[in-house]
Amino acid sequence: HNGNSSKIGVLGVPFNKGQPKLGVAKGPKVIRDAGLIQKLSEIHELVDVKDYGDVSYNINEVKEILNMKEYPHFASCNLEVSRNVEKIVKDGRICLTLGGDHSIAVGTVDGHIKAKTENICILWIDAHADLNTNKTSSSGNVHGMPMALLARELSDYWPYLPGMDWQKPVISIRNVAYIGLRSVDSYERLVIDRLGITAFGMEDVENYGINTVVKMALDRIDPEGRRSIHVSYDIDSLDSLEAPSTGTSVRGGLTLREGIHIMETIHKTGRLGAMDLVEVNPSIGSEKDVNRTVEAAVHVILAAFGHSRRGLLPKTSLPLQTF
Ligand code: 4U7
Ligand code: MN
Ligand code: MN
Ligand code: MN
Repeated sequence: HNGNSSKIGVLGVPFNKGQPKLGVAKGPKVIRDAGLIQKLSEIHELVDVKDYGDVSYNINEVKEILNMKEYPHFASCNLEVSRNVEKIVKDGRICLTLGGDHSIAVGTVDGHIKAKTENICILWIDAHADLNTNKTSSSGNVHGMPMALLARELSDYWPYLPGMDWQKPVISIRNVAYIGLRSVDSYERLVIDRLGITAFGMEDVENYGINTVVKMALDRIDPEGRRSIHVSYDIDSLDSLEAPSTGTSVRGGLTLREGIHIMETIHKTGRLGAMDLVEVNPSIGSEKDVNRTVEAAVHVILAAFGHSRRGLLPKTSLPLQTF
């Protein structure tokens, strides 16, 4: 472990304008209401959690961008997200951001990069590649675009984006890996192939097993084991049966066990710098569906911060003959 691995900063981003389903703004609330902060603090005695509350923003009246719905909200919110994440990471904490839809990852990655002066890599756990530009997107929903905004190799494919000058696409796509893909649009597929992006779809999880897939992914994006790891975890990476309450669920996905294993492996590197948990939408499905989805999110988060499925040893020793 590094010295920071037990200091956590939690940030809520109740943002829903990257896609049309309003309930995703309640993600941070339902995840906190499930006792997240308490559960994090109970992982082991060295964990130190600070809740930074929710991000709020004033809308900057920038001009609309073709086929990027609610662009001014997206640009304004992400500036605040970036500032907050940068501050939390500079405070020496691993920043856990609760979404909100996945468009907020533009701000979380940007803030992480600014705090760590660029030396980061990204693990994008998702059913989708989120690699559309405003020219290739069939929906115009910005939550399908964040990875294309972040990658340096795609910066020439965007028009000038007013109000986004603070965001520098400095991350190389060579330092990005996907796990969980199973719904990739044709232009996204083209970009993945042309740029040789490290992408493990569900068929790779099937062929190699999740343990090997995570190891291969880390080996590609951080071969020397020196980078700060950013995990952007879209809850729709999990199978629809595991996480039904999300806006764009796709069947045939990761089991919760696989989802937990990914984060246990990341925890063991000691290099997790920031994590996003996005796309939980408590307005979708029954109460049971919502509880199931939120529980899955909490399990994945706890694994990221060192919860052990083997259990913890007691703090004080009892004489063995007691048993
Ligand atoms: B999510 C989609 F067309 N690709 O661009 C799009 F299938 O953050 C879906 O991963 C995007 O949930 C899903 O609208 C974005 C669509
Ligand atoms: Mn997705
Ligand atoms: Mn996503
Ligand atoms: Mn989604």
